[in-house]
Parts: sequence; structure tokens; C-alpha cells
Amino acid sequence: MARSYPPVSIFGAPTDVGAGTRGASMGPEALRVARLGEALAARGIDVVDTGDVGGPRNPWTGPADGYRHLDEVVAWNRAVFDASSAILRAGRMPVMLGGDHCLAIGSIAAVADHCRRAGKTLRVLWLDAHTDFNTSAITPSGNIHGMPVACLCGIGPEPLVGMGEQVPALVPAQIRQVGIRSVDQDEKRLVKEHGLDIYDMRYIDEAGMKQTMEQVLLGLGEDSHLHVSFDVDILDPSIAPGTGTPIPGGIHYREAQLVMEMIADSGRMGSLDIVEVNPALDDRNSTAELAVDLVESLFGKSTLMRD
Ligand code: 4U7
Ligand code: MN
Ligand code: MN
Ligand code: MN
Repeated sequence: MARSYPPVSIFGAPTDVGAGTRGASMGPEALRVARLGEALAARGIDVVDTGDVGGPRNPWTGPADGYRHLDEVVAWNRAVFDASSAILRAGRMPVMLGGDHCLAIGSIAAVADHCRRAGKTLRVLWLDAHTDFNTSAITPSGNIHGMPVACLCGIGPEPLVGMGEQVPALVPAQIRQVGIRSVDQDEKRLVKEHGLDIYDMRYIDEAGMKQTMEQVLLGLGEDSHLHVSFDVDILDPSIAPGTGTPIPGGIHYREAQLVMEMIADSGRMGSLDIVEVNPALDDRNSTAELAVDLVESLFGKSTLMRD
């Protein structure tokens, strides 16, 4: 059955300050070149592209006290927080084009504040090869794109943990992680300690994607707001080479489509990040094109007879 979608506002956050490989700063343009806005408009969705938010250049320096580029990461996240908040206040759905995954701190902090104002229950679906639950004490890299989930749960530096009014922005029980296959040694201990709900590749192999997504979406209701944070490195590198931290053994095309179709069927998606597209590493923009294809499914495009 055709579903109607709220109006969408796309914005870009062209930076790679949180990443260990440069190039995700070109992600927003790559997604536009792959015609993201046009694809949603063709589905009858009211969509505007508000352009890019701005921030400091990437200084490309080493870690200081366990963080690389902390000041720059804070500045970019404030810009993302402000843009997401404004879009939500206007009654529209924010779609953030990253940029690296550190930017989900700002986008999700904004959504958490919005949900509190609107009396909605927030659930976050983290589609990723990585759990992104590192801290300055345990990070092997200092790269803050490996820390957003911890920061949102209140573990991290004050300016990132306290981005919004609601601090912490999330509790682990609100989060579902799908596609996980790369977790650092100490990070493993921490995600267990905090009880994150993780559907790793072993789980997906054994249960299948249908049952996995049924579990993930269980309990969503009328008053639920589902935030989808889509790190394209959830996809197998053979179909999505354009990303800075590719990990073998990812989900394939049909599994990815099913993830998106089942989210669409839930009817609860209220906000979206598309992050970690790195055109410098891509094969003729194929990763951005695949991301757009999958986002069309997120907005209700399905195969054959179900439209
Ligand atoms: B992404 C890593 F060490 N865990 O912290 C780290 F393996 O947003 C990678 O999921 C983090 O792409 C990947 O640097 C962050 C590493
Ligand atoms: Mn990530
Ligand atoms: Mn990742
Ligand atoms: Mn990455």
C-alpha cells in the first residue's frame, strides 16, 4: 500500500574531521550527483535541499588527550544540531548527508530534544559495520567517528555529550545496531557493560535478515520516532567500495533492500543520516548511487507488486 511521507529537508555536512581517511567531506555532493533529491521528489515526496552547513577545515593533526580534532568536531556538530533542530521545528524530516559518522552526535541530539518536546519515544537504528562506542581512553585511533554512540549515551567529552538539552541524549535501550562486524577489544567490553542491543553479522547469518529486522522494529508504535543512522560501511565492500573503513563480510544488495523495505513498512522513520560515503575511494560514484537506491526503498519504493 502506498504510504504518504512527511515533507523532507535534505542538508549536507561536508566534513571528514571525525574520520581517519580523508574524502567523506565530498559525500554530500556525491549523493546529490546521484540524484537523491530528484529520486525522492519522483516518489511524490515534498523535498527541499537546504544546501550545506559550514564549519572549520580539517587540520589533519594527531590525537590530543585521545581525540583528533575535537574542537572542529564540536563546531561541525553544533552546525548539524542547529540545522536538524530548525528542520524538526518546521515539521519536516531532516535527512543529513555526511560527512563522517561523528556528525550523528548533532543530528541525534537534535532529534532527542524534539522527541521530548513532542512527547514521542525515540528509537535509534544504527546501521553500521562498527558499534562506534569508543572513548578517549580506549580508542585505537582517536578518530571521533568511532565514538558517537558512546557520546550520545553520556560517555565522552562535555561539549559532545551536552550538545542538546536532553543529557544524555539516549540510553542504550533505545538503540538497535545492525550489521556489526568490527568492534575493538576494549570497545567490546564497554558495549557489553552498557547492554547495547546488537545484531551482528553472525546473528544475521543465523537468523536471516527478515527475522533480524522483525526483532529490531519490535515494539514501535503510534508515538514512536525512528531515527535511522545509515553508515554505508554496513554494506559489503564489494558493492560499496567508496567508504573509509571498509570491512569484509557485510550485507549484500538484497539484504540491504530488505532492511530498508521493512523500515519503510514500519511507517515510523522520522529522521535519517546518510554517512561515510567517500567519493575519493569510490568506483565511479557507485556507492553514492547504491545509497540513493536504498534510500528510495526507505521511502517506500519496493519491487514488483507491493507498491
Ligand atoms: B565508523 C575504529 F579502530 N573502531 O574507533 C576506530 F577500527 O563511523 C573504526 O563506523 C571506527 O565508520 C569506524 O577508529 C567509525 C577502528
Ligand atoms: Mn559509523
Ligand atoms: Mn562504520
Ligand atoms: Mn567509516
